[in-house]
Amino acid sequence: DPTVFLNDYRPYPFALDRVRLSFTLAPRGTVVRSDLSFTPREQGADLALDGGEGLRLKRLAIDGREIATGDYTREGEALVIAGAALPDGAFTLSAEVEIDPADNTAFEGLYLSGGIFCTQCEAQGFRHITFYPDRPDVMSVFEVEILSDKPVLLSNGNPAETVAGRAVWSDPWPKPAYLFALVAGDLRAVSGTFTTMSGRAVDLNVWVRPGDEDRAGFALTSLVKSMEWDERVYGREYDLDVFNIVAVDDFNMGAMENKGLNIFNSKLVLASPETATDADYERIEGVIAHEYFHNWTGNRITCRDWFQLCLKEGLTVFRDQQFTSDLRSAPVKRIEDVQALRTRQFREDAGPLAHPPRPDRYQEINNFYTATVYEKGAEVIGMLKRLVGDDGYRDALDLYFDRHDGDAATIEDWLKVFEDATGRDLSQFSRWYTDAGTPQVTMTETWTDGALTLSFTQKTDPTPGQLVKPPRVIPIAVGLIGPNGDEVRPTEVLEMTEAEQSFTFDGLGARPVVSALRGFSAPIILERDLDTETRAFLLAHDTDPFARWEAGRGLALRALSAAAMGEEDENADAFIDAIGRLIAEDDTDAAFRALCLRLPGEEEIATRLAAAGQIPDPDAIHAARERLSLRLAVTHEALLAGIFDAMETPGDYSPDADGAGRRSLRLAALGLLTRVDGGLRAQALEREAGNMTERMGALAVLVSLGQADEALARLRADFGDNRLVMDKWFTVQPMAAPPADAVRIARTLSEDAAFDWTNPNRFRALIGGLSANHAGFHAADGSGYDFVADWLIRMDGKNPQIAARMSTAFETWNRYDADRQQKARAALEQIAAVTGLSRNMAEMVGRMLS
Ligand code: HT7
Ligand code: ZN
Repeated sequence: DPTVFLNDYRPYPFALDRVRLSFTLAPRGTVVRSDLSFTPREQGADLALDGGEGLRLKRLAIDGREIATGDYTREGEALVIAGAALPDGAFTLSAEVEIDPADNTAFEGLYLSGGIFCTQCEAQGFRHITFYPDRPDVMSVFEVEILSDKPVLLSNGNPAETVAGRAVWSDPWPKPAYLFALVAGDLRAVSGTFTTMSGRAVDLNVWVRPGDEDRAGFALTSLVKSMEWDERVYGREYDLDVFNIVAVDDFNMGAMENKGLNIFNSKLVLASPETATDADYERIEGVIAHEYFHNWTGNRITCRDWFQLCLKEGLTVFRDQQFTSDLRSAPVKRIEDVQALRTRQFREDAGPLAHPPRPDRYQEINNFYTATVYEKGAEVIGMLKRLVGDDGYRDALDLYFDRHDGDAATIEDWLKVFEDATGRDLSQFSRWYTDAGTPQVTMTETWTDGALTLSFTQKTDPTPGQLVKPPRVIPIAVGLIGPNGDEVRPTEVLEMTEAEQSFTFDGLGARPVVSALRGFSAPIILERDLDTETRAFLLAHDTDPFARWEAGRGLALRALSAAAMGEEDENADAFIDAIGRLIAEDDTDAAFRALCLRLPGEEEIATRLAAAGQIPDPDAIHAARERLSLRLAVTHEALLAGIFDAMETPGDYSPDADGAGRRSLRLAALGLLTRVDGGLRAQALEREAGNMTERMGALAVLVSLGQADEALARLRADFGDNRLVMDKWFTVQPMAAPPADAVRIARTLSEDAAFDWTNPNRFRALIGGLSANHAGFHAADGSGYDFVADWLIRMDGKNPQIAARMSTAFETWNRYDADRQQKARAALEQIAAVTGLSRNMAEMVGRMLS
């Protein structure tokens, strides 16, 4: 059984004092020479190094003396030298291995992307480069020599020597191997400098392929903003002479925070108004910040073991969310983050893949880079901040950086700094890290003699391996609003700690309306028995923007859930009416109005129905959403048309929050108007748009109408040689298609010459596009399941990380009707039966079928 357990953690029995590496690069037969200087911490311990069959061992020596084959063993993924064969004190182990980057299709370790040598070592990629104690608590300083005829040769730290064909890099900050990076290629830099708060100049470079330089400026500006922000808000200064970012086309995830040498998926670096949407720009800015912020939260303070992944990821997501809130609109960012959490993390928490933010077992760690570890990990920190206050949070973070700089730390260390800095006991709070599942909280109100009592209950359903869930600490932010819309009590955070608990507000004149879970103060499902009128009142008057949006969301979700179950519901009329008033508020932020106008997605409706114990019918959900859209369009046609015209982008395009908000509102209006204008506006906008945001928005509408042939051909003619735009071309077709056509369209696209499926972005574009079409993927005949399963099997043979990640399309399979379940199960069983299935995929499918 390949399961690894948190409780089995043992410190490494050697200190690694120094690492020297030398690479002689070649697509096949790259030679890696290593000198690892160890000091034993335990007498007589065996030296165990990670490194599998892919490493061709040429030489192994201790203190310069070659060791014989009999003195070590190679079993599976490890090389072990018996303690008896080691010197008593410090020693240097030298190895020479050969590897083949050109054959590395898993993009883990050293590989080639479009002729550029690059690396991806998190979580356990370094063991594909050489033999090494590949675990995050083994930290060391590195010196790296690169021998290659590629013009640009990069590694971590500061440049020590560079001549043609040879570069030496020296990283003075101890780091684990997962933060190692090397890049060699024909690259061009877009450069700048940043002077840190203590006056040191840092050279900044964004490295891209020749010809892409004019699309790298936004990434560089975002980096400078990130560096300024981390100094201003967290007091964190950068600590090397250079900061390099490299964009590559083949990358398993978004980006990687290697010390001083971040490597990015090119889609998170390259942007121009003609090729990138507003959402792309916002993501680029956020991910550049995220990776930069890891320099302190992840690199200077890293994780003791991979169970602690949310120590760095939850905190760094929290920090990048704060950054985007500060730079753009805080309420809009909060609503976007909650929407993403509900669609991805609540879904994960409710199904067979549920796990706590700090899991206690795994088979393949790459399967745990999840919405729970990242986004719920960030929510947990948001709750901590709410409970200890802004000053308490700042004191705790200062103490964290002081106490743990240079450490490989744990969640216990993290909670302890909050306890020590604020004097609070966090033992009950720690359950947020160890328990899976989304708490369901109900709230009821009683009103007597000027006193309002709010009574809460909490419960969390069982999740795999965790049947009983004790109550958690839940911060519930509440405000009270008077009948005239004035706030009669400002926001107060109620701390729920029991399974059932009440809170009373005294001295109230008239019965107020309760605005609850303001700012989404905890990642819970709040059920309250509110009538339609009160929801409409909150949508009109709540002073908390999140709660205001949530009131509209509640109306829409109720209306849609009822309609999907074949029932009529008064919420629909109330929603249509109230939303009409809200979108007419010219002085309300356009981005906020757009968020209110957009109906909940089909996936979210399905999740809601399943949480309420019902069986979601994907076709009925789709039809219900279409009907409500049509009613909105018919009722508000004139208003929507006025908005569509007024929200035109004036003058030059700029990706700032204001312009993006206007375009978002314009496109939300277009999506509805299309139902009454036969697609005329979308046809015109697709041809005339001066930016990719509107062009893609219009194109998606045309695809949904089945009127997109010409527009798709035009996009391909304009951008056939631009991989990132062609990814959009591949996504929009299966994603926006009428559900009945989605699988057929995806199948045709999979036969297109441009479907280079070994490129992760291209594979994600098509397979992810289909999975995002809820009723299309869940087609009643099972064709969506079969199509995706076939491709997952094929991809698993090349790139297990990507295949396993995309298999989450199936994670909700057991919430649908018996027929669909039977078809999805058959598809999963077909995957499980493949001989030589990767550990990644075997774990995912095993958990989904258990
Ligand atoms: N810390 C990085 C995670 C990552 C990654 C993990 C597994 C496989 C490939 C990967 N590439 C990047 C990215 C981040 O969260 O910042
Ligand atoms: Zn991260």
